[in-house]
Amino acid sequence: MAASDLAAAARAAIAVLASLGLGAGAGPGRAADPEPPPGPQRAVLDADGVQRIRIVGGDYFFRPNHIVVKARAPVELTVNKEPGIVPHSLVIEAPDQGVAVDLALDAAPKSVRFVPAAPGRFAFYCKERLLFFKSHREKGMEGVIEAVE
Ligand SMILES: [Cu+2]
Repeated sequence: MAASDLAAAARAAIAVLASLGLGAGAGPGRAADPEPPPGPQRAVLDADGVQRIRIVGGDYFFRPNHIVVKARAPVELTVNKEPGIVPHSLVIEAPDQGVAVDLALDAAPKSVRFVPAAPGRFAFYCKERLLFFKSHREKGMEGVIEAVE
């Protein structure tokens, strides 16, 4: 029993050393992004006439970050946050579109609904900022909603 625990501990230590060695030796590209950017994503029009799409926010991105919807029809965004201690939010300020959203994100999904008043593009972003650091928006937490005919 004790001997096998020791062997397991030794294997774990070797694995850690090996990964450290690889980390030091490998250049950029080692931690390649597993998901390539998906490009514009169209909200799905459900039978109840609501266009639905899911968004995930994390450090420091929204996925997807380009959403295409139909103007003058209800849109429901369901948003959650990846696990982590950094707070995130989802904000939309588009008075011309009649859209105002200010939502603190959580691991559990939250939904907001709005109706874009006309075709056009408007931004969504995270309003968080730690002290004097760059805002999350400046770090990449923003996206665009494109309302089309
Ligand atoms: Cu954020």
